[in-house]
Amino acid sequence: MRRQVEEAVYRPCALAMIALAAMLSFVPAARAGETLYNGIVLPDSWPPVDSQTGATSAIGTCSPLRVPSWMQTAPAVIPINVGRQFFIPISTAGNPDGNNREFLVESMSNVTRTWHYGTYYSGNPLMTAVLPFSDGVWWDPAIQKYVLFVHDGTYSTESVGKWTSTDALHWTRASYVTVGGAPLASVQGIVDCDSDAFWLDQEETNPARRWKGFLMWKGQSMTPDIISPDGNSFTISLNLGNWGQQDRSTIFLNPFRQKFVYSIRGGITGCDRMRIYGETTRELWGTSSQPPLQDLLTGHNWEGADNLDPQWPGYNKPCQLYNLDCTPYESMMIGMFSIWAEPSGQADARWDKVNQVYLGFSYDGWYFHRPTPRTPLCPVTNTSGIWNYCNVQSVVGSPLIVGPADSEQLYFYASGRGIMPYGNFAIGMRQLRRDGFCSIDSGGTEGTLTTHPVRFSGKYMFVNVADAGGNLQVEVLDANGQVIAPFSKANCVAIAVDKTLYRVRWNGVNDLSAIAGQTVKFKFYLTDGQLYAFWVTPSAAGASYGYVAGGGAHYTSDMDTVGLGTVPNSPPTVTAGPDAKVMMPNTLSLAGTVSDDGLPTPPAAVTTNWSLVLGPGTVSFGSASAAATTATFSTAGTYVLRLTANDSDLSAWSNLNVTVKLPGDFNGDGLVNGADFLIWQAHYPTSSGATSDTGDANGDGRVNGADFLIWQMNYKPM
Ligand SMILES: [Ca+2]
Ligand SMILES: [Ca+2]
Ligand SMILES: [Ca+2]
Repeated sequence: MRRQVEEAVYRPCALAMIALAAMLSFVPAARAGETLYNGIVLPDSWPPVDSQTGATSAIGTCSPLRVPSWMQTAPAVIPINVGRQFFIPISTAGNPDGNNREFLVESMSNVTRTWHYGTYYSGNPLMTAVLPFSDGVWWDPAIQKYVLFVHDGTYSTESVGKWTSTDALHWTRASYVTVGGAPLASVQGIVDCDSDAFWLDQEETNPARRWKGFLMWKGQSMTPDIISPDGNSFTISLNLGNWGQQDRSTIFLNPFRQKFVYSIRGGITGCDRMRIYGETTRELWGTSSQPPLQDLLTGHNWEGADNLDPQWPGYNKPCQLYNLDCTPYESMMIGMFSIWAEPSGQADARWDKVNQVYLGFSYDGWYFHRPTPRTPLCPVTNTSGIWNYCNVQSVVGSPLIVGPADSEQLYFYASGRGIMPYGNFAIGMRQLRRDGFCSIDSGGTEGTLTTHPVRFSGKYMFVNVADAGGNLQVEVLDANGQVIAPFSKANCVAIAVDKTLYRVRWNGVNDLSAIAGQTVKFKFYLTDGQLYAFWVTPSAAGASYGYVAGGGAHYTSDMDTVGLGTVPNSPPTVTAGPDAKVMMPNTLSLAGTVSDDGLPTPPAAVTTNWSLVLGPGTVSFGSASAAATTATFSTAGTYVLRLTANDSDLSAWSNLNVTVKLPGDFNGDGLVNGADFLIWQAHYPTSSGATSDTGDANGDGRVNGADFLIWQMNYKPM
């Protein structure tokens, strides 16, 4: 009954004693104030020691972790060059250091923040008789398939199977993982295997170390870090030894800081299960140069359950943290907290291990915001025989990102243990909109959200928004809150779509490059919609250059360097020219301009057309299809002309106001009288540069007798 190592076994935790001793003596070497990609400055001593965050918070009756000093406030100016940006706050409601400290949000009006938890896939369970015990789920660009590692087999023949899929739903066993050439099943003949973690490290430069793994061999003389070029054949790269390890421990990569982190089960007095944190550099991980794991972990008690985690109804038993898998997603680290609410003493022993998966969000990789009220992303069911009966836990690498590039879904996988008897396993999946953790919502009354000061180096702005029946416009403000022209709300092309990736545009300007590097704020105006994320990127295709967790078939690395995959067609840029005046029957020269990005291809050609929008008479164009042409008018008055350009897919236009005067009506008041004569007289003679406003009636740029004669012929004082 190997799997029963997962059961709670109350025994003194060696790690806790090590940690306690370390608090009194040794603190690992300091890093000097590392500044993160998002402007957060870490303290000199890192990772934090227990005293900085309060180790006792690991007990499920305590308050949440205090907001650490370096996270008490957002950076004065937040760089937003890495990944999609979310409206996720810093602090937990109910935190002893205050509720709802914001990171990116400076102010909100007439909007609400809603947390979302998705839905279970209707085809769950995806598989039975296999158990992803953290293990891992990934898109591997090298083989163009999704890869899923699972504990695969019965207790006595248990091994790790590597399954593959092309749709992330239907899976086929491709192989069994080997370690040192031997099937894991036979290696396990001498060990007590618990959870595993398999990490696809796509930034690794050594091909032999592309796949990394950590096998939680409980209570044995060795605990292996393993490496593989292909995710099939692993070798032990480092034996972490026996450090008093128990069960249910994993690793993850924090690529923002190029650190691998051991997320290790520990315990302190009164709490059997919490997390201890140990980080090492990507280069050192799993090599003989890596410091002993005890040294990495010592003093770094980390996350635990707290008094906001709901106890199981009817049982007065504080929650504990059973496992914590973390994954990089866009601009944040996501934590998948398996929270153990233990309704002990039930007739069905499976209820001793009630675990549900909750999400947390971290800007520094250490401190997590956990939304309240605590609602599980992956809940259990009370119905026996259903895959997620009583105990679900997270899968390393989750989520995958699946679906069309502008309508993506997140797939969070979860292990289930609910199908009879205990130990018969399953895997299910939870679906959530891309970036869909929380949204800023507005109803029929326009609401606004203004960000803290930010700085970017890109030039194209994108949003993830669901407002197909509403309206979203974005304004750019300077640090003092003044609108930076031309990035005003009025100039922003209204957005009414339901897309996970959609470009924001302003009329009359191609992009935001004019204000790149400046300190600005974004102000969002939203009606009847939900705004999930925004980002500014050098990619016209909308690539975020943030991290994509386990990836997806659309992606080629651990970052989104793809966006839509192709540069989306932009509408032509059109200018009709400045407003003009002309005196009848003269011809007005029109100097419109049109440019385009050459898309779509075909036809890679733009058609243009002049038209009359408003006016008292008719207009005749020299060539209505030429941007630069002439216009003549049938009668005096004010006309609105429009130059429209169409690239066969998108069109854009620009308007021009024309004042058409009667012959001799130099002041344009509709009368040809003495006042006009005085204008002619005042400018007579002029040899060049004259206009209809200064006495030139025939449009030759001069003021002379010919203009007087035109005035005289049309003189009509009443
Ligand atoms: Ca175009
Ligand atoms: Ca007049
Ligand atoms: Ca003239």
